[in-house]
Amino acid sequence: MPWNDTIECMPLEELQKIQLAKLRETMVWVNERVPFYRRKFEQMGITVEDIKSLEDVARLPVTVKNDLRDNYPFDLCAVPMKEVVRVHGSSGTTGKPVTGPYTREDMDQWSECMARNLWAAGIRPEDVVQNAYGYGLFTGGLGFHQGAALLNCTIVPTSSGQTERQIMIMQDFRSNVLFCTPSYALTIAERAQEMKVNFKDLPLRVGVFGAEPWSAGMRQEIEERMGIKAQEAYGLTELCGPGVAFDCEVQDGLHINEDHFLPEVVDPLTLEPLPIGEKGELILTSLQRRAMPMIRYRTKDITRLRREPCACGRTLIKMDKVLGRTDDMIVISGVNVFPSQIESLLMDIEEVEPQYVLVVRKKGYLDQLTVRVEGKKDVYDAGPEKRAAVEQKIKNHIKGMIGINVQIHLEAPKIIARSEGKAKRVIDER
Ligand code: DLL
Repeated sequence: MPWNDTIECMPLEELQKIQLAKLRETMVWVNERVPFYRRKFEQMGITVEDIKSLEDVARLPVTVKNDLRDNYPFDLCAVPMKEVVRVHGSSGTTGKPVTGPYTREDMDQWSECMARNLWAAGIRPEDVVQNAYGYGLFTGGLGFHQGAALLNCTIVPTSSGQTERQIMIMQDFRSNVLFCTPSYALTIAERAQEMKVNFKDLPLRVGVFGAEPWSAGMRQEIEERMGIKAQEAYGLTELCGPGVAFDCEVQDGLHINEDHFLPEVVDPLTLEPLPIGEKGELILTSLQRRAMPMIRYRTKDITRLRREPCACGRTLIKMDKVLGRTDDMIVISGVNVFPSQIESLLMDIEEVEPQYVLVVRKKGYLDQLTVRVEGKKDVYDAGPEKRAAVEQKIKNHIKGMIGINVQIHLEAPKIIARSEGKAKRVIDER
């Protein structure tokens, strides 16, 4: 049974009625309160009367990250600051952070979205949850904290980092749930092994991982190393943080909290809406947020929507695991490649560790990709001939599967920097 079965299992027609009403409400809300949106609607000559069906959302202007930067910190805020009870932010790679203000109502709704996510992962009030997402401006720490608080779990707010202490606390407090990024989960698993701590002796049962792309192979790797179920959370600061979408026990796509977020998938170049089932850029419109609603926010995340019955009983639309961000796409000899695709091919190779980094360089007019991946200790120690053979094997596998030529550097174990949060997978030297 889901956390909120009225919403999560609602017949489509009913859900879409709610979505349309809330879309129109949001449009009126921002039109009255946010000059940025009012100007855009005026320029396009569009009013709420034009929004007669959900498809009409495509007539509204899109919002991009630069709009948030230009209006930093609070010019997109639709309420006076005295009604704002919390502000989060995401650092991004350059410049000022993107801000996410919340009213009291926004906070309650965020907690509700997170509670659905955690409940779907099988987490219950009696669980001891260790929250190793970073606490602070980042939405991961406090977002998960609030969801677990609504479920009445025992929360251990370790935040990220201090890996040995994480493992000690896991042992001493008998944590049976872990929250962190997938790359940090691997770091913890590896450190535990070095400390000769066996996960079989720990009560850890499930992890809820997200905040960065990770392949299905990586999920399996984590599940095996930790002996747990690895569930997923998806979200972004601009829309609330985690709590936008989550997977259920079926682990086949992420259910979007559709009463809060209206999803579309578009062609990232032309912004043409794509039919359900086609891969493209995810666009999200918030339907209930008050402090900083987002109209058609371009996430830059590449995925596919699927409207199909799920064995869990939820009717909420599903999105595929995110393939990657348009920012991180690499073009090698005309082929578009995402780091997670390379990751999933590396996971097929038994001689390597799940630790890698991609280096992109320019050679003449062409992009060149070098994959630095750690060999397993015995493989690496077996000498240069063995290493060359494994490098060739990986090269052939990647060539065979996606048709591109890459250089492989098999590295010594523990050479690549370990992650405590979002892993940096691409070094762009172009
Ligand atoms: O990463 C929110 C979050 C925290 C989600 C904890 C899940 C767990 P930002 O820092 O604003 O917010 O980064 C948002 O991270 O646009 C995606 O590119 C990426 N991302 C988030 N979750 C996933 C996921 C948080 N499950 C950006 N799979 C998003 C792939 C993800 N990418």
